[in-house]
Amino acid sequence: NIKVIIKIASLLVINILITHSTHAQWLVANVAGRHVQSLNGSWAVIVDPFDVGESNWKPIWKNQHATGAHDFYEYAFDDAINLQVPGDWNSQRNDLVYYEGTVWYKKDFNYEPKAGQRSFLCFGGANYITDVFCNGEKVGSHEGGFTPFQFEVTNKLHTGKNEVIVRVNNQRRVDGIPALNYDWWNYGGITRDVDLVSTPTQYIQDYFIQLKRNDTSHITGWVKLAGVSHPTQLTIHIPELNFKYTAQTNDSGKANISFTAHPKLWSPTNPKLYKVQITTDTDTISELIGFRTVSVKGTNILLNGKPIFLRGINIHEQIPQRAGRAYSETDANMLLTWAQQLGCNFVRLTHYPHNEHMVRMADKMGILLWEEIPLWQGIQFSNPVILAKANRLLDEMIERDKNRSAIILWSLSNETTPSESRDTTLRDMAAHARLMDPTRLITSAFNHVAYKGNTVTIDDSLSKVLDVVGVNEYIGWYTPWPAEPQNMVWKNPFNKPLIMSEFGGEALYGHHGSKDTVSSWSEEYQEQLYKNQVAMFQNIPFLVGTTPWVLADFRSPGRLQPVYQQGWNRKGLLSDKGYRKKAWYIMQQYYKQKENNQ
Ligand code: GCB
Repeated sequence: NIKVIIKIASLLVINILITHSTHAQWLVANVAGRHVQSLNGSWAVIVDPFDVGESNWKPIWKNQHATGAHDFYEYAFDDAINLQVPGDWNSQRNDLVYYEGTVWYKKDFNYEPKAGQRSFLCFGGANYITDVFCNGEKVGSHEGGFTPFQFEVTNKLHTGKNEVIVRVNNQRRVDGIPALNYDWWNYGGITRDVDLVSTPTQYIQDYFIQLKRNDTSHITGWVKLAGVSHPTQLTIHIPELNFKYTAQTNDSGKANISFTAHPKLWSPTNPKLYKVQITTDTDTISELIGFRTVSVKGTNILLNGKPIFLRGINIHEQIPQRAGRAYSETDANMLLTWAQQLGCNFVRLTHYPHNEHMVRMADKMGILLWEEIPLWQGIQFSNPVILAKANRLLDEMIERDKNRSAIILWSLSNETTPSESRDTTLRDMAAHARLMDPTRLITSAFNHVAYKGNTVTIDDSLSKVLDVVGVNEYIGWYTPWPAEPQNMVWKNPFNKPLIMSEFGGEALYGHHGSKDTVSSWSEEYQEQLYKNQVAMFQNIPFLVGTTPWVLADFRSPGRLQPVYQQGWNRKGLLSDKGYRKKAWYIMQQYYKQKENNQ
């Protein structure tokens, strides 16, 4: 039928547009394990609120300088202001706190290309649309604020001084992911590391090395070589296991791997990582990888074959004391140490993939992770471009983090409203994620539950396609208690493990008031809310984890209460200075009990 043909044709066109060659591709796995020249540091910038720099008849990316007597340019990077990379622009300059628009960045660097070597510009992330130019030529574009992108620049670099110019635009858009409205700060800029990576001509492009879903002694996956046009041999070596495995690629450079091994299993109590080394005739790379399995049995999540309760917390990628994006290893260490102090063995990285330091730090510290893409409420699901964009973001997240044992759950979305187009999109995404990674579990955070008397029933039919259901409920905050907390009954028609992926309420640190009045904004009200939640949790047999909303207060432009909020969402267990509110101790106590009973 004609409608179907039109739909397929439009999807094809969208796919062609999205995979067009100037769009980023995953070219270099494990950037941290490569020979890199960091381009972090001070970049010269031009703030361009009306976005004239590209449409100009003298575009900024050409970075031209006046020569003749009648020549002039209405821009210049020389003597311009500077911003630090990585870093959002909002927290670096007062005049950019609320800025939503374009900023042009420029960095000069010295380089010496060598014969037999390829070079790649690797961005950890920039929010939201990025165009990259190298020595006066466009190398590509990327859409999405929280996933990595890379471009090959082998033929664009020369000996001596080189220049990269980057246009970043963080305007919110109707067809964006996330879309126009969301409950966090729209931090703009090159928010993550920038590296120039060099590799041999034939190099190890990517690999996926993990235990099989249900088998603690079977490692499977694949290795992909680039620049290879005939079968090529490679070796995987795990020195500590005294183990070597040899495989041969197909003509396009891919080799599937599958072997028996008996690694000590990675877990929160013993986050054992092994050095895994891959070698070919021309290239070698190594990385620390942990081995564990994760699966679902009935309403349990099994880690290494044993049921586990996920003592979790939601974390935004923000350092509250700095009111800015987290970006470094030090930042990751601080946020995850807070989580451990609360008693957590699990973190939900809300609402987007965080920087890679966070994920690698969790791997080292033994903290399990839920990682999600920013498909947050108000997404324009009826627009076919959304599915293609969402699947690309899934690809970028999974490509980067598929070898991190810490990650057990890929999450597709947060609080989306059921509709035919939403359902089709999420269903397709679930299938796509499973194809990309058959070893992990798929989840989503829903807020569709049905209340009847003292009974709450999980109500989103999309739960069927998930391995684990996340429910965000704000009983005691947005929803009044329908019954006494200890008398609440939860029904689970889908018979899946349940994570209470959000619950909580606001309190201004140091502000005291009635424990019974929501609008008191008091620590006492928040504390009581947590006591009530914990009382309710005792009677949910299929509850396998909780992630309170949220670790720390975070900035959000929609939080307009002039005394208590002042542009901050105050649902943190920690204040905007990192101080513990009363509710912190309720959760900490609950987690102690859970840990003792495990
Ligand atoms: C939610 C959202 C989260 C918000 C939170 C709130 O349900 O998932 O992003 O920040 O509620 O505080 O309202």
